[in-house]
Amino acid sequence: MELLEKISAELQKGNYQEMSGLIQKALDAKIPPSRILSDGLIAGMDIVGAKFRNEELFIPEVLIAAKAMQAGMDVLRPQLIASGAKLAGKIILGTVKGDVHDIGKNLVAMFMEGAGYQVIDLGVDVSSEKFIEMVKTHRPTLLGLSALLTTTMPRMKEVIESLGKAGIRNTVKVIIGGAPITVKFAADIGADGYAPDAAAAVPKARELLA
Ligand code: B1M
Repeated sequence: MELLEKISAELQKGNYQEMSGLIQKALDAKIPPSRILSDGLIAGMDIVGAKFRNEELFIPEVLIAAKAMQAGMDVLRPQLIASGAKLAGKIILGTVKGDVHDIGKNLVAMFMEGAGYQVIDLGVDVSSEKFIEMVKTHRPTLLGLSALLTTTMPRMKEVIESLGKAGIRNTVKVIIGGAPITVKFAADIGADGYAPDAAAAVPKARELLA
């Protein structure tokens, strides 16, 4: 549909000024909110993600596309809730204890929200206890851990072990990432998945929840 393609195209360009008007136009045209989300906003954000991974787009362009996504979601969210549309899943995200780097984690949050996930961002310097408490409270489908320091990588293992001790390890899939993290490290500590960059977190999440 032409209007949905336009929403996707304008999102990719980061045209946040026009996004709320376009979404309203689609709603006025009686396009179901879930279709506006999947075939307009998410379709556009998927392309942004793919281009970011291929280094055709860079962080500033991703941030501005995310701003357009937010502008669209501000109009669409109440309609989605009212229509009872199902979210793709719920992810709790945080940078582990002792680590205050959050630029990469924030990008993960944007891509996940762009892919239709509810994101609960716990911020930085998050203790294992806090992660466990929040997993128990919010019952997410995914837990995303970020670490940028070699000295804080072991905290990821602690979080996974704490999930086991709390008896909730099998209720949630754990994805980890951050500059020093490798696929081997993820396997060694018992994470379910590793994403080398923020955009890659989306296909990994879809794979884990399939
Ligand atoms: Co710091 N820092 N820093 N720092 N810092 C690094 C990481 C470092 C490599 C710099 C260096 O020495 N060359 C080094 C770590 C060395 C190591 O451990 N091997 C370092 C250090 C040592 C430190 C301090 C200890 C410095 C000091 O005080 N002596 C200190 C530690 C503070 C702490 O955390 N306790 C410190 C502090 C800081 C600032 C506060 C000044 C600032 C952070 C600001 C902020 O985040 N709000 C900062 C910054 C900016 C950096 C560099 C320059 C940039 C990091 C960044 O944001 N990159 C960094 C050097 C570098 O990388 N060039 C450095 C851009 C971002 C998009 O990439 O976060 O890797 P990144 O995210 C990527 C992927 O990793 C992935 O997606 C993103 C791309 O799409 N990803 C995930 C990340 N999380 C993911 C989670 C996922 C999936 C993918 O699933 C859940």
